[in-house]
Order: sequence, then structure tokens, then C-alpha cells
Amino acid sequence: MSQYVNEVLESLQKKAPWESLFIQAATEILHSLGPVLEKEPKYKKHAILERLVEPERAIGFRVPWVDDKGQIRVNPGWRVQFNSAIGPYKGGIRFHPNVTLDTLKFLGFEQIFKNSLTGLPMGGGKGGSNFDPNGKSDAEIMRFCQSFMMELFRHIGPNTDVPAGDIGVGGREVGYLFGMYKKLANEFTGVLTGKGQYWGGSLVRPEATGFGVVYFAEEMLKTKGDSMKGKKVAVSGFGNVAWGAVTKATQLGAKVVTISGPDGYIYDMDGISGEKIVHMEEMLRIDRMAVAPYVEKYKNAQFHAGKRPWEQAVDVALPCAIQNELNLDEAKILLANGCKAVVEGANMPSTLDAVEFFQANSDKILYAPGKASNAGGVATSGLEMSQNSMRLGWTAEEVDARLHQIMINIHKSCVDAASRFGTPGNYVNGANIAGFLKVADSMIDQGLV
Ligand code: 2IT
Repeated sequence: MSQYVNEVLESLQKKAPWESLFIQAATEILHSLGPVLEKEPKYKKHAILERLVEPERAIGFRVPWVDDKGQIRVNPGWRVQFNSAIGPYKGGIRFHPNVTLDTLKFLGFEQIFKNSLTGLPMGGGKGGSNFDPNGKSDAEIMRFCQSFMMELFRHIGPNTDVPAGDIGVGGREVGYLFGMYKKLANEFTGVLTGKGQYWGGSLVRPEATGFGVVYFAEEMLKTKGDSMKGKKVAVSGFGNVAWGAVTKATQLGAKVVTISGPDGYIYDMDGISGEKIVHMEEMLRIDRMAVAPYVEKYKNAQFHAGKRPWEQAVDVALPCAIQNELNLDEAKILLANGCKAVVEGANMPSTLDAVEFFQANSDKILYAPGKASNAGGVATSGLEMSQNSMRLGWTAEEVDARLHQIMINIHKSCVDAASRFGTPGNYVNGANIAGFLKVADSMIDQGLV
């Protein structure tokens, strides 16, 4: 591995050793780039890695709000504007109790490469807060979102930075954020994506991340002459991404047998389909932290408290919950149980040693990193931006067809880049290299800014 890569990673460790998630994401990405850096000395000459790992801007702010008891509460809020070499900053906002600046730096860094892979003109950014939406009333959520936007609005814009949803931020939150932006800026623009259908949102954006994951899985399986049809699938999470993935996997003839929450996972031998998928949305509204109530409604299903679904023997695993939810031991169990493909819907759900294990066994198990396989969400956000700019809306069929084609293109970019740089079948290297090249060359073109 290149000495240049080691030096940059060591500098991160020295600068902020507590940023373990960011260092994890940077390590995974930079480790892929060795062959590129050796072949093309211009990247080192232009200090591209040193510049890439430093956000262009990271804004931190106070978010004061009043709860339903009249008590004043305060959370930190952030927006990390990581890289704008190929377009305005673009990426979601996460409200989750474990969010720190480190979390948002890891997510923003991943987003640079992911957005580049989509082929659309979007830079990388991410924002959020450690605000915990679970158990909050609608009015509390609204006041929090409004306060968050009261600061954020001066840093974003349709040609500057276009946030969207992520964990804890869905259609409702985007609505409250958009409303306050519109009031403050006195402008109706496409400043956020994931908007409602009647006020500039794109059809299929809610489904897009999960649909994209399954389209990507289908492309991967196709390289082995296989398909999703008839596959037994483990999904983790039960939020937006999991919901879309379960829906599309089922449509393609697979049988999804698990979903999960922070409290454990559900195994449903009958398959999670039809009204059970609709019920996932309802469950999320009632308690974001508990998947257990599923078994009260569907009596054949089992709840495994405190466990993760990777212990089940399945053909395909789709981690769609959160970072570091699949470790090395679980990766080994999946492979030993005959799993053919692990396709990530979440951002960085596999630990670094699990990723290395998958890479080392790429002849036995297909593995796609989230930045490639979950890019359908942000890609469809890019399509929402295009529709907003044109002041036109496409039909669901048109958006879905574009999303599908984008996932096919991303898959091809990964496969081609992996082969071109000597590691065929390694989607990690393929995604990182393909994402990197466009951004790095654009940075060189634009000079030292
Ligand atoms: O992780 C992600 O790609 C997202 N949360 C979606 C970002 C977006 O701008 O749609």
C-alpha cells in the first residue's frame, strides 16, 4: 500500500484520534486508492488526499427549542460541507442520539464518493444533530426543525448546498425544514430534496434508496448468472431504506425473512410481504427503537431480543440499519451459511475488518459497499433537483427507469474500475476508485481553493 496513503491516515489519527468513524471511512477509501496514486503521481503532487480529507467547511451551531412542558432544551447542530468539486454540497440530515461531528464527517466523506458515482453533478455534505426524535410529539419535532433551519438557512441554497433526509429525518421533517427555509429566504426553491409530492418532491424518492439497493444486488447476481428471484433475504433495519428494499426484493420474487431494530430482530418464515410491509411504516411511527411489536400482529414470526439477523442462513444480506451493524464474526457466519451477496443499504454498516474479509473472499461472496449500492437515494434526489430546476415533474415510471439505469451504470463503473486497477470483482476498490477519479481531477482543474 502506498506510503502517501499511510502518511495521510496517520495525520488524521494525530489530528483527531477521537474521530473513529471518520478515520474508519477514510481508511477504507484511501486503502483502495494505492494503485491509482502509484500510476498517477499528479494526485500526490497536488496534495489531493490532504485536501480531500479536510472538509471545505464545517458549521456547528446551537439549536434551542421548547418542549411540550414549556422547558427549554438545547442540542448541537452541524452541517459538514465536505467537497464541492463536482457540484453543490448534497447529502442528508440525520437526527439520532449518537450523532456527533465525527458521525457527520464520516457520512459527509462517504457522500463525496457516492455522489460522484451517481454521475450527477453533486458534491458531498451531511448535517444533523443528536436530537432524538423518538417519543417526541409532532409539535416538538416541528419546533426543533424550525430552530435548526433558523441557523442552517444562511448556509444552504439550491446552488450551494441541498440537504435531504437521513435517519430520523423523513417527509415530515423535510416539510418543517422547508417551510422555515421558505419563510426566511422568501423563496420557493429546490433547497431540500425528499419534499412532498405537491410542493416539488419527486415521485419514487421515498422508495429510491431501497429500490436502488435491490437493483444493484440484481446486477451483482447477474454477473454470476443468477438473480434475486427465489432468494431468501435478510434485511436489517425497519426504516425508510429497509422498507424500500423489502418492497423491491419481494417484487422481484425474493422472500425477505428478517427486519431488525435496536432491540433485536424479527424472523418471519412466511416472508415479509404485502400488508406487513405497509405495517413497517406504522411501527416506525409508534416506536422508532422497537421492532418487537411485529410479533404481536404476526404470530408466526419470532423475535430475537438483542440479536442481529446475520446469524440466519440466507442467500442475500441487505444491511439497511446503521453504521457498524455487521462485524467480522457475522461476516464469517454469513459466508459459512452460504450467503452469496451482501449489499449495503446503510452507510458503512460493515466494520473495517468485515469489509476486509469480504474483499479477501470476493471469489466466494459478492460484497457491495453502501456508497455504491445505496446511491439510488441521493441519485433520485439529484433527479428531484433537475425537476425543480425545470419546474416540471416526471412520472413515477420515468423516475424509476432513470433510477434503475443509474444503478446499472454505477454497477458497471465499479466493475470496470476494479478490473482496470487490478482487482476484478472487488466492488470496494471499484467504487472508491471510480468515485475518486472524477472528484480528484475536478479539484486539479479548479486550482487550489
Ligand atoms: O445517505 C444518503 O445518501 C442520504 N441520506 C440521502 C441524501 C440525499 O441527498 O438524498
